[in-house]
Amino acid sequence: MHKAGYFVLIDPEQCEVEKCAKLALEVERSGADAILLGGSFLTNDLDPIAKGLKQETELPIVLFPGDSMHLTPYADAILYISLISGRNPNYLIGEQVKAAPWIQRHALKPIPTGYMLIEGDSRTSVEFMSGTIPIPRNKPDIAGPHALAAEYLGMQMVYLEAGSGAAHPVPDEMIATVKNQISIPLIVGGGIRTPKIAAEKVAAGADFIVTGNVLEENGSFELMQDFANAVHS
Ligand code: 1GP
Repeated sequence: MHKAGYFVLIDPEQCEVEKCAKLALEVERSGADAILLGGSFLTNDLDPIAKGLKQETELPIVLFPGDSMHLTPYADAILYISLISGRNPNYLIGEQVKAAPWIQRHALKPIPTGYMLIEGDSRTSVEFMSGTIPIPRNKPDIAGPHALAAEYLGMQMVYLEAGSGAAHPVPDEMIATVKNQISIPLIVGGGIRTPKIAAEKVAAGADFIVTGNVLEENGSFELMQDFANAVHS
């Protein structure tokens, strides 16, 4: 039985249609459980990329949007994110309102997710784009009640995010504290660069691990497979 799930993040800015489609095949063969598609700042058209992914893989394609413009009908579901660690009303509820009618029209499955940005060593794209202050990495006592509030508000998942390419991933202590306070699944991502670190995050309490950058930087099929095995075993 899998101990946790493994999601591979594909950033549409980082790959063209054919390259993304080829990557999707490898993601599926590696044993990963789903593909997250998205990023903080997109200029590419999502439709052809998502369509290409769908043609190559049976894996669920889950949108991971930076804002209400990052939508495509060629996906199975969308992380319907509210940036609950921040106090910017636009990312708490504004973008969600703008996207809601489109999501309904295209029958995309929304997965209500409490998204929490956790401080790393450097400023990340999501911090800059959202204009929000991350939760200090040494303050699990602040992170816990945020996650619990997400659960009480009816959200189905909590995502602890150090930011794409973060120098340091979310600390184990913070993952453990949050996991102890909630009963909904916990996703952890940002700055996870080795299968060993991924396994440590699972041991701390992560139900799903996300990697993106590391596969773009020195991606190989073997590395992806090692991540899937480390997260699953
Ligand atoms: C970013 O959590 C994801 O939103 C993945 O981060 O690119 O650092 O793996 P990385």
